[in-house]
Amino acid sequence: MKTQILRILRNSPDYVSGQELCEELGVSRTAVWKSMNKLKEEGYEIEAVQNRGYHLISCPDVVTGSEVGSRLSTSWAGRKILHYKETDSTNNQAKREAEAAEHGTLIIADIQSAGKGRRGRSWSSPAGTGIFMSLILKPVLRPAYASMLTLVAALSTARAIEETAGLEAKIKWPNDLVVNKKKVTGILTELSAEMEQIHYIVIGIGINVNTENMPDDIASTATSLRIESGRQLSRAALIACFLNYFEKDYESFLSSCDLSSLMEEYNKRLINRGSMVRVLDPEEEYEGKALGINEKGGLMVQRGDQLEIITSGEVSVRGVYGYV
Ligand code: BT5
Repeated sequence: MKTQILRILRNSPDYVSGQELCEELGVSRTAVWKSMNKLKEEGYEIEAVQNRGYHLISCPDVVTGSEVGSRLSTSWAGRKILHYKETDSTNNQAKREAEAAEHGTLIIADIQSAGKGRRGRSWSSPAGTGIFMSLILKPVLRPAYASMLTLVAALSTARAIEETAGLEAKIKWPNDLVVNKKKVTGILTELSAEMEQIHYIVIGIGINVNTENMPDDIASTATSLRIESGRQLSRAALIACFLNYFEKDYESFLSSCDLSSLMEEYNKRLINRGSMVRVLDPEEEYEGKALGINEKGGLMVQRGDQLEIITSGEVSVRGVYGYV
């Protein structure tokens, strides 16, 4: 009910009377009053004026199910949100929940005690200022296509950052988002599948939002939206905006089972597009010009007369001068 009350208050420029709330939600005045009190306890500033009703003045920067859910316009993405005060990793938590979870369930945590990057690396997870979330998907899709969903999520996150923070978000193929040449977002996609059938996919996304100082060990390559924009942002608004975009982008992807309809938007944001990059292939290292992704999500690199398509997650791509 808190989600519905917040949605109604947020969408009304004027006061909403207790009577209107009761009628719309089909509950008693006492029930409305109790929910209002709970919201106030959680840090919401709600003005109550006699004969006029309720008015939402301000919201705390929390990432609870009600705060995110009341901003959604999706039909399935994030319609079920499981919010944890603390977990080891939202990806691990999502995997524990996945069997019983509905497609589109989102796991969010305030604190991650063991945030994971790819290949055993760790993800720095400062409490209260970052977004740590994992989306559980259950598509009818060949397992080989699952890696393209990382690219879909990267595009939707870039769009959400642009809209909510007003910053230009670039994509470093395949899974990093970069603002002013520093990393603000990492994505870790995990899969449970049989040969021909996906059980579930977990897309884990970490975004540095309101962090004021990045830890020393990553400060030269990492930044936050707050550092780059100079303003405090609502993490819940960013999560909801991501989900609103992701649902549409995911459906475009599924309609062709490839990235043909999203490629142009992805390539517009691709960092180093048209520039020289260094490809760190475990078999050999080489330089070439990054041309963009193809419809299967591979990165096309012009190496002399030869066109290389990089698909393997084992390969890293760097700018010739460093991280980007
Ligand atoms: C990634 O790995 O970029 C994927 C990160 C995914 C994190 C999310 S948070 C929610 C969900 N739950 C999890 O446990 N994970 C996901 P990779 O490309 O391997 O990058 C990791 C590297 O990025 C590290 O080795 C550091 O150099 C750097 N790094 C670590 N924390 C960072 C941060 N907060 N911001 C920017 N860079 C960071």
